[in-house]
Amino acid sequence: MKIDVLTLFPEMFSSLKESIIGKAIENNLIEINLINIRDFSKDKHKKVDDTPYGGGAGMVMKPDVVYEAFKSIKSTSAKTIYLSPQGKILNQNKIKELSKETHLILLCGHYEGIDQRVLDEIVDEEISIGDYVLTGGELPAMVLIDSVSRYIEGVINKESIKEESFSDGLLEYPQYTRPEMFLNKTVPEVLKSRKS
Ligand code: 21W
Repeated sequence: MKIDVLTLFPEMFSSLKESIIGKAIENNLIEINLINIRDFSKDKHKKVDDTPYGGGAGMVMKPDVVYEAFKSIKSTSAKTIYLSPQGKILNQNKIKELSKETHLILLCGHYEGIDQRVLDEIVDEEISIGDYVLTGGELPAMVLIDSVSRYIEGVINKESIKEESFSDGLLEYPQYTRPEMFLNKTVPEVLKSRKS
């Protein structure tokens, strides 16, 4: 799967180089391209935002700059997702659905958001990761990338995915590993004789 990320803060995504997702990138199972929206500002001061029409606090990301950044991506069949507090809240079914796509474009807003006209033009879906306020769409984009990646063939073993399919609370259970005795507590008797 190819994932293009449109963001003003590409450095925030360096944590994806770690752990399981990092391995998946190294093994070419997922390809992540970070596109710095600021690179597409034609302004001499590289301006990317401006004050909102109608007044109000904060700044709004300029539609022309976001549009130029979007157009720099060569794509015929990509699905464009805007990470937004107004979006539909992400869940495991949506993750499963998105993992079947071959190309995702993730648009991260910052400040008060992005001019609605460019959103209307380029966005296919608007997604939130929950009802709490963050400072931008970058962490939500990373949450989406992490959870979608688990479904890409070869990223994690199939057993782990199968286990979670019946683990919506009811069949979830506490886990134990060695040592058998820790802080004077032992492992539940029923688990000791079990071979995986
Ligand atoms: C937070 C931007 C609040 C704008 C006037 C009219 C992406 C997010 C975000 C952010 C506002 C997600 C407004 C869960 C999140 C995100 C930054 C409010 C809007 N002002 N999922 N409308 N929580 N957050 N201003 O915050 O970009 S996905």
